[in-house]
This record gives sequence, structure tokens and C-alpha cells, in this order.
Amino acid sequence: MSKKVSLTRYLVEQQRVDGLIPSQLRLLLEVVARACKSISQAVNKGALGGVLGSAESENVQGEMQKKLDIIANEVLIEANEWGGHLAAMASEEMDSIYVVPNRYPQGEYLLLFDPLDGSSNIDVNVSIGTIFSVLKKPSESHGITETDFLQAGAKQVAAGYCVYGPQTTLVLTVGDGVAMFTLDREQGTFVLTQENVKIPADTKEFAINMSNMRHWDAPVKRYIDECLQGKEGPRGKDFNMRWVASMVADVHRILTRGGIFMYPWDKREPNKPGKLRLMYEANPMSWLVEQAGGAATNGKERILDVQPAKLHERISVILGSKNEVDRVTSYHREASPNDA
Ligand code: AHM
Ligand code: MG
Repeated sequence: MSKKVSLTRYLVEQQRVDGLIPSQLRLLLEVVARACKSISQAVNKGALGGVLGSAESENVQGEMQKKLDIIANEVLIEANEWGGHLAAMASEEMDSIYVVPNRYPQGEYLLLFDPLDGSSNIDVNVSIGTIFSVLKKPSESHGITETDFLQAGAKQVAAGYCVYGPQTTLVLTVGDGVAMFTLDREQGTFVLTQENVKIPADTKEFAINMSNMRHWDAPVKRYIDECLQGKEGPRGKDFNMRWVASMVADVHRILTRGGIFMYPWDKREPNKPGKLRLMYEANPMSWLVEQAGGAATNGKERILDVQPAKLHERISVILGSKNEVDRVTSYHREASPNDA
């Protein structure tokens, strides 16, 4: 890339040329990016900044919160509440929605986020990230309630994540493909480093937590078993496995070189539809993957078509290279209901 294109310039040009980004949405995305820069700094300081370890509190999902989970959540709230572009926010780390306080103007957008995804990797210095999804407030809505957030992923107007790894990379879609921006630490700006990201339709790499194998249902077992048989099996090729245990890092790898990621429903907690959350993990990641030519389903239907019933709803996730996702989805279709 000959000229350096900053995130600001990219957004302004998208707004000007394609009319895809209204000015309030552009402001929102710039503020989210600024918040990610602050989070990246806190993550980088690690033990020196006293940010590692447990916060000794639980979130609404009954998970122990880390100090950085809470710091990242506060950074995102404080950065976004005063700009006038948002009506309300929702987060993995907050039980209910956060309506923009009366002292600030209210905008027309709703922001959802997982402030720090991959919490189990924080203290061990492995890549983690922030995932976000932007919806429009329903036009008929006056006071904001949780119901206003319950929109299918197909209604997102922007989605992305920022991965804090060896580089800090922001990945974004506004419905016109996927672009990646790398943080230039000397300049303090995100610089466009890849446009028109494409996921190859075929892959030889899968990502799943294999320690849960005995709990999976039959279609997932069948798919992984066939991959494991390699060249000698029905797939006729050897597969490789990767599992970072940070969805941001696993999805980033898939957007970079292809692959399939699965966190399926399993029998450990049969009443939970999956581990990952629909509205601020599965939906933004599914839209990014689809925008890059991949696919995302829960085994039965397209994730972006699922109508959420509650804010912190969970879902089974299968996403990545299109032909592999289609294969796993077809195994679910073929399986009899008593097969699991
Ligand atoms: P978190 O939002 O509490 O960090 O949980 C989500 C994470 C994903 O990033 C990752 O794919 C998954 O949980 C890993 O789970 P496991 O530790 O069961 O392998
Ligand atoms: Mg998460």
C-alpha cells in the first residue's frame, strides 16, 4: 500500500463516496476505535499497570470477572456516553442495558460489546480482544428498553473487533466488505493495512476445544472425526488444528488464512444453547465472516437470521470457510433428532 490511509480517512471516504456511513455512525466508530486504543494500552502494561488478576466479582452470566474485563467495560462506556451518537449500550459485563444519561444528548444508535473477549488468556499474555456490534434504535421507540436491542444480526449497521496481540488490529465492516487497520503506536493512529478481506471457501484447518469431544452431538463428532482421519479418511486430506481460546484471535486467523471455528452446543449444560453470546459475540463475528465470503450458522440456521429473545442469549457457533461450514450444517440436517 503506497499511501497511508488512517481509519478517519477511510471512514470519511466511505461516507463521501459510498454514502454508507452517516456522520453519527462515523463518530461512533471513531470513538470505539479510540476506546480500543486505551484498552490496548492497559493490556500492554500488564503487571506493570496492576491490571492483571481477578476483580473478585461475577458478571450476570455467573463468570468471574477479571480486572481488565471491568477496566475495558468502563473505558467503552466513558468514551461513548457523551458524544450524542448513542441512545444506549449493552455489554457482556453488565446485567442490563446502559441508557445514555439525561445530561447528554441521545443519538439513534445502540452499541453492544464484549469489552474483553478471551478472559482466560488475560493473565497468560495471549491475544485477547474487544468485539462490538452497532444497531439502529427502532424508529418507533421513545424510551429505550432491552426490547429495542433484540434485533436479528442481519440488522447490524456496523460490526468489528480489535485484537490485542503482537499487533493491535481493528477489523471492521459496515456492510461493504471487511477492512483491517493496524495500530501505529508512534503516530497513535489506526492505519488501513488490508481491504476486501476474503476467506478461502476451502480449508484444512479447524478450531474447536477438543477436550469437550465426548459432550458433542453426533454431527459435530462426525465432522471432526472425518477431519482427524486425514488423507486416509473420507476427506482425503490432512487437517491441522488451532485453538487459541480467544474467539477474536481464532476469527482473526480465519479472516487471514481461512479455517473453521466451532463452539457448538454440548451436553455439559444441555439447557444452554451454547457458550458464546449471540448479540455481542456471534452476530458481529458472523457478519464479518459473511462479508469476507464465509458462512456462519448454529448448525441449523444462519446466525444472522436468529431473532434474539434476550440480551445475553447464547448460541451454538459454526463459522468460517464456506464449504466447511456448509458441510457441518448439512451433517446437522442429515442427523436424526435422536442421533445425539
Ligand atoms: P469470554 O467472553 O468470557 O472470554 O468467553 C468467550 C471465550 C471465547 O473467546 C473463546 O472462543 C471461548 O470462550 C473459549 O472457551 P473454552 O475456554 O471453553 O475453550
Ligand atoms: Mg467473550
